[in-house]
Amino acid sequence: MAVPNPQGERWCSAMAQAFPEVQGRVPYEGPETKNPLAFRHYNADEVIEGKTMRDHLRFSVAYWHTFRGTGRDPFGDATMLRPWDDGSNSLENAKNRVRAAFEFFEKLGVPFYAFHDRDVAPEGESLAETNRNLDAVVEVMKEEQERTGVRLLWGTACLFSHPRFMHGASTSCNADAFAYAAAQVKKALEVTHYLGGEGYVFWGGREGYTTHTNTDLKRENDHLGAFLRMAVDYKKKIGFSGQFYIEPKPKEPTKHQYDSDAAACLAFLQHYGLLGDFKLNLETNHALLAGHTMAHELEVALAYDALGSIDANDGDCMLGWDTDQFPTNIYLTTQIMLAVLRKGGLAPGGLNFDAKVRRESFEPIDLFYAHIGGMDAFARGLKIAAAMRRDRLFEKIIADRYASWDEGIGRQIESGQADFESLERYMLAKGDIAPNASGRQELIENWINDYIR
Ligand code: XUL
Ligand code: CO
Repeated sequence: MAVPNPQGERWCSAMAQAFPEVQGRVPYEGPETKNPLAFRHYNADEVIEGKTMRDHLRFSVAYWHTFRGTGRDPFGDATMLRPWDDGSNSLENAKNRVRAAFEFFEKLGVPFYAFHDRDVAPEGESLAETNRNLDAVVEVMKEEQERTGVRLLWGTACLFSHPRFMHGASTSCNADAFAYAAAQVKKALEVTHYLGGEGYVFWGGREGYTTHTNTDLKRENDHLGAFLRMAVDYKKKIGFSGQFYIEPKPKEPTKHQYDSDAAACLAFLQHYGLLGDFKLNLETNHALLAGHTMAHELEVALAYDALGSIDANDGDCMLGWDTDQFPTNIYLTTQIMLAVLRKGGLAPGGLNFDAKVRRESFEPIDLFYAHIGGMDAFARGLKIAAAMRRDRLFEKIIADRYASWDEGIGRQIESGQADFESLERYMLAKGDIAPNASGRQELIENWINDYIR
């Protein structure tokens, strides 16, 4: 089918290329290149700390932003009329999109992608028809995975767009919405398993509330706990060994999301006996909306061995919503890669670009510029983080700062040999505490800047 293209060409058939401006794979040309379609830092085969960049970074493209994003916002219509997309809800269009997507993944050289069920296939008149639509498109995805070697990082279900989920999905006041969501997740798990997905994400969507005056918070949380338990049971039943993730976000679309931040998710999972079955999928813009930094969320996850995967993006400090921008801030990517290296790698998780090009960047080629920039920013962050670790920068700072816990009274407290009475005896004899040392924050920040080049 021929469809109009904003640049005045015509995208004619499945044989045509969606991205003719890019021939072959985006090359690595090094930091001095001026080629906008080349990597300056992401050199997939370069080895750092004994592992290739490809394996450290495990990049993934988010299908929903890159292949379903239209630039529509509350004030204006779509700006991104893709030449391969006729704008219809037909299965043929959905299949064409998949082919364009895999051409993009392959040319960009990413090993992974991620999707929601409704990103890839249209809703039908009934759940049965919707499932059939999904099966038909999944066959094309499977073929394209086999053709290109690109793998599925994680799958998920969209339990927030359709009006049936206006009150939430598993936390809806309408029990039928819970049942529908369960059926939908069941199918999404089967499809993710079929496609060899390495994980499955539960982001709350509309699992939250706007006003306590009409909401039974405890009952809704119990329902969410029960829903996740059923998902764990079904995962085991079908032999799906992928990792389950919870993705924290404090608000948007609801005013109060139940999975608000890393600490709240961990408390929730512990309360409902699910801690062993889930890890966290942390996203920078969500951390910012929670009033945290990504570094804080990463520290919380690392502290409880719960760092699973990362939705790589950034927010805008001037805007209070989820702008999902491509990450280009080297301080941020360095912090993230420090956490990833400390964890000993992200697998089976990855760095999924849950990021969208700006509404004004409406040309297909902007998708390449955006992902190349994000991949280079993370590759640079990886190299900088590895250099800091080589010099044991933070290790030394932190070891020195906590030295009082390695001996004497500190060691007694940590090893459980102290109580209030023994500590009182100790302090009465000593009179006052040993002098404090400077935190040296400014000096540390200067040292960090020595590495960020
Ligand atoms: C929403 C968000 C989602 C999840 C997957 O803010 O981040 O795209 O990553 O449902
Ligand atoms: Co996300």
